[in-house]
Amino acid sequence: MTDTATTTPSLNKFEKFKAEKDGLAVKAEIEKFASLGWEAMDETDRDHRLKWVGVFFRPVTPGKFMMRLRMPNGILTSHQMRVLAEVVQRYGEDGYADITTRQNIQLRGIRIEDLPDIFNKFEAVGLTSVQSGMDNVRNITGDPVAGLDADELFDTRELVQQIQDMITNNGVGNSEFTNLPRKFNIAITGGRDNSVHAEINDLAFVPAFKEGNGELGVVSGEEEPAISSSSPTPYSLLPTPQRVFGFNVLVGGFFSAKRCDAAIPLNAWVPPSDVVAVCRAILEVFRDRGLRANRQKSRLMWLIDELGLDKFRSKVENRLGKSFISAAAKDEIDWEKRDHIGVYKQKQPGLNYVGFNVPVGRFFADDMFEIARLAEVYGSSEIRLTVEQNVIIPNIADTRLATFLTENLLERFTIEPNTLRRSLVSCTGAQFCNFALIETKNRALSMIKALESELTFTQTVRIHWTGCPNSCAQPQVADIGLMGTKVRKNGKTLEGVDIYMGGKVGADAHLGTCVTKGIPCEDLQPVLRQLLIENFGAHAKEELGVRS
Ligand code: SRM
Ligand code: SF4
Repeated sequence: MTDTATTTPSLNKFEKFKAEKDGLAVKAEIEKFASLGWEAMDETDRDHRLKWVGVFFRPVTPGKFMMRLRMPNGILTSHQMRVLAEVVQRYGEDGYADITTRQNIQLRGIRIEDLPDIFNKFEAVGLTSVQSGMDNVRNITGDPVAGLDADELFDTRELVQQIQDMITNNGVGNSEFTNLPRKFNIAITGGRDNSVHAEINDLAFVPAFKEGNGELGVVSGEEEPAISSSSPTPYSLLPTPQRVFGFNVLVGGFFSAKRCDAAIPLNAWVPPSDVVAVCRAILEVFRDRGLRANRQKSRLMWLIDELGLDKFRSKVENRLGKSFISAAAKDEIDWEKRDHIGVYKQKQPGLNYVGFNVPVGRFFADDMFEIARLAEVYGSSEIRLTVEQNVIIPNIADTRLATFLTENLLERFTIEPNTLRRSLVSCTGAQFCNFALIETKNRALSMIKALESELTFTQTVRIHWTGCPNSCAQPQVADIGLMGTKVRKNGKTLEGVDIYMGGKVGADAHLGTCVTKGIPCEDLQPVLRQLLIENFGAHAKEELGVRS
């Protein structure tokens, strides 16, 4: 009897259609779909399997698809940005792009007949959208200032790329990992401020030094055979008394409508050279042992609950072919989280990175062309994205900085945004997402504009708007998280929010919790105003004699 058989007493509808035909199979059928058109296509291919190549049918805007890319570590080139701009440009008012909460880009307005051309364009510049939706590993996040930050402990860029290449077979697609029980998030951070929100990922690597104490790994002798035919090789003795750099491993963090949990320590420390293998081993255990009966109980944490952490750990060790070294006593996350907005010196003398605010992460073709141009003219053609849905252009020479800062684009995408706008994050919401209970992005912008007109601030306040309990905009990590809901008022059903507070990011990160339920959006402004005054040191402008 196989592992899978023992853990899958019944198949839900998603498991059934995956078993009938692997999602990745649609890759070979794109030309056919393009000539058939979206209305004539098989519905399961259209509504579900296309997500394996990053193409999302939008029931809210039928015929206008969304495309989700992969941007390892949130990094792309100006050429790639230009191609993405060209793709959305052809759709006029329907065509634009959103920076996502996983350092990624989604394109809007895509027509199915254009997919063959779009995929060709992507391939020509090394872009891929493969395995970016459904039961796959999502975009892998890394430090947005990796390789630039003088204080970083490890440059995450190469590792993130290696993990993506392993999972996606260098962006072509890898059927080894296209039938996971559910989505899977991986983050790796080498900085001191946890800029990737490690704690909310199914698998995260956080920097940690291990003292060389002669610890020797021993395989735990459990029933499941290791994948490798050779005997498990223990880690070699760590040299004593050297401090060795590596990562503590966290597992099981996730948000869902039913349950939200921060990741827990696996009690494992791994050197950078083992990170890819550890990702593979954990994914294999999740793939082969993960729970598939109920999609609300399929994320990694449910498997960890079912097995117990120790048993889960030893199953991973068996896949890995060696036992883990126990976690380092402490990790190196000891800074407040940075947002990277503004001008910052790089570790390379004479160079700077500049982070600018893209309100709620949305930009249009003209903006994208302009960002590509600025990256080429002033930087090294590189563009970076943050999980706060903003953009960084690195490698701007001191001598070019002043001119760069006079560029028109920075009037709209400013490096000095107002306090609330600076940290505003929003998910897609009702405009395109059929799960949404409320409209988010436009409402988020008008709400902070109204609040900024009546309040002054002494500190940043991170406000995250998410359109439903799926929590794509991570309201649980925010100072104030707003989660869409429906409320009854005067006999009518209205758009409303549940309010979350207490999310802490950076060092000692922990999740916020729901403090107030069911505020109608039309009544929200005075509620937020009061919260900002009472909890975040905001002052009413009239009290201070300030005219707006
Ligand atoms: Fe998400 C589903 C958008 C980050 C939890 N998410 C969706 C879908 C695909 C639903 C749909 O088909 O309409 C949304 C697409 C709407 C659209 O048209 O854009 C969607 N999720 C997003 C994005 C675009 C929000 C944003 O505006 O930035 C983010 C894309 C990230 C990426 O580049 O891959 C996004 N989603 C997240 C995050 C945050 C994160 O990863 O840090 C979460 C919570 C963390 C987590 O997953 O543990 C998240 N999304 C979900 C869930 C709940 C998962 C669960 O286990 O139940 C769903 C629903 C589902 O998978 O069944 C979902
Ligand atoms: Fe859609 Fe809900 Fe995610 Fe917002 S939180 S993008 S509304 S699934």
